[in-house]
Amino acid sequence: PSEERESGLTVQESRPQLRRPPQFKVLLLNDDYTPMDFVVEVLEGFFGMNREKATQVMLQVHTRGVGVCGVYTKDIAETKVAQVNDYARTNQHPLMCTMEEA
Ligand code: TYC
Repeated sequence: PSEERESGLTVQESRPQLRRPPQFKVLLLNDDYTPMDFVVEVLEGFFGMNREKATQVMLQVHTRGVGVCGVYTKDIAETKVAQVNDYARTNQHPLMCTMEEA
């Protein structure tokens, strides 16, 4: 909103910034080699899931091919993807983590 002043100047008033930042889904992909226990450990360690939830998501990925680990802003999602892929490679597993706009 703007307001015309007596001076002839227009004052640009601040507008509350209500737009939510874009959200990104962090996805885990299935493969034939990564142990189920390792995937559960990743979901607990990087995505704050308890054992029951982590097992549920791991089985979803195992049976459907892909599953959502969480939804984050871009920077956080990129960091999670990099951390999970680094951790998987460090442990010599082919586990793949990726992201897409929600
Ligand atoms: N398919 C793997 C197995 O049978 C388990 C697995 C689940 C791997 C989820 C990756 O994102 C994954 N050992």
